[in-house]
Amino acid sequence: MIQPFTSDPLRWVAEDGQPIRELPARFTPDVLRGLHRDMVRAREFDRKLVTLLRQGRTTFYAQSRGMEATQVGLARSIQVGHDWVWPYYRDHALGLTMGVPLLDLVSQCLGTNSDPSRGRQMPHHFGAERQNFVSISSSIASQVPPAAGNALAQKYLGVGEITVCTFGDGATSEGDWHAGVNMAAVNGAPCLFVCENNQWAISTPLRAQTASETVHVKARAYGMPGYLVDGNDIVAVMEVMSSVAEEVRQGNGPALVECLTYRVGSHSNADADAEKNYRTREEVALWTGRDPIARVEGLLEHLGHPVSAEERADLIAATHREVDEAVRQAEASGQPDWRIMFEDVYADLPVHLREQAAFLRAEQTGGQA
Ligand SMILES: Cc1ncc(C[n+]2csc(CCOP(=O)(O)OP(=O)(O)O)c2C)c(N)n1
Ligand SMILES: [Mg+2]
Repeated sequence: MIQPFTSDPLRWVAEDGQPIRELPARFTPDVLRGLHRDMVRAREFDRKLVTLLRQGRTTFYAQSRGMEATQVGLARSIQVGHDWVWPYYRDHALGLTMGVPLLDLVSQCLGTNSDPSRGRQMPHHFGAERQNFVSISSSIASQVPPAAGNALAQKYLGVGEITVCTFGDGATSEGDWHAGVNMAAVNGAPCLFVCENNQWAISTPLRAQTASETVHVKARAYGMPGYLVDGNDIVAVMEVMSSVAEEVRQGNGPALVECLTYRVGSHSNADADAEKNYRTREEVALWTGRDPIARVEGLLEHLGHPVSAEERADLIAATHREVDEAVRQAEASGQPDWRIMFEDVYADLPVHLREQAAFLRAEQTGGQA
């Protein structure tokens, strides 16, 4: 059992990679190397997508650099394809590690024919049917009430699944967040709420977001356990998530886990100057030094299984090749036809959409509708 409502974040591995509690037996060097690989892959995917953005090949991207332990640790703690995930827009490391094909992610960002949603979603707002990864919505906290409803359905059906609902720290002051969390708690719905607390909501710091000392204490008001975990320690994230997910699965009602982490990069491409405008270089440097990947490397070194510079370079190069190949395939699949905008929602198009389709058809054919 994990202790809820601690004042300090639960932690297994110190920043320099030294274990500060007994390392659970399941974290063998091979397992840790696998987690390290997942995190490096997520980070390099991030880096390549930022490059594609700067090249103008996609138009929106929200980095998760620095938050890899939280998202990879969560992905490795749930039953993929069985449980349901209601994510938010910074969750590509979560999706990627859950097995969403990298080609699908790249295609979604590029909006090509190889995109399963065929360009009909804002870039970087993917969904994945096989992984039960619900399409991402930009509206902050709008996923929380439907996630509670999803969990309630799972409870009624008695299928042993849980719902995982992720969000940022900023989402916790939206009305939808409170409505959804309350609904899940009062009905004992099997929902694991995960706050990826990166301490900023664009330029709003946490202390201007809430007067609560932490996010996880809010769970107490709704009658559910709340946990505070070091979100840059993947061992801690997995120990807490897997134990709490099991409690939720056993029918003990929902729980809230707050992962304390940091967004090292800018909020999105609409926020290029995070350091200059609202954060100090010192703060960013402090958290860059608390890197989750370096921590696992430190742990592996401590265990006598260091990751060599060559191995690390190979992992990085492998992801770059993987993304380059996905971009090639995505671009080769071509741009979707404009007509698909009007498909797959209505059996019979309502009149205003028929008018819009006619207007576009006339535009496309130079007035020869
Ligand atoms: C309902 C709503 N209000 C405002 C916005 C504009 N907006 C986009 S991201 C964001 C900050 C969210 O911060 P947080 O929940 O902490 O997530 P983070 O981006 O830090 O991962 C805001 C205010 C929005 N998308 N939706
Ligand atoms: Mg935030």
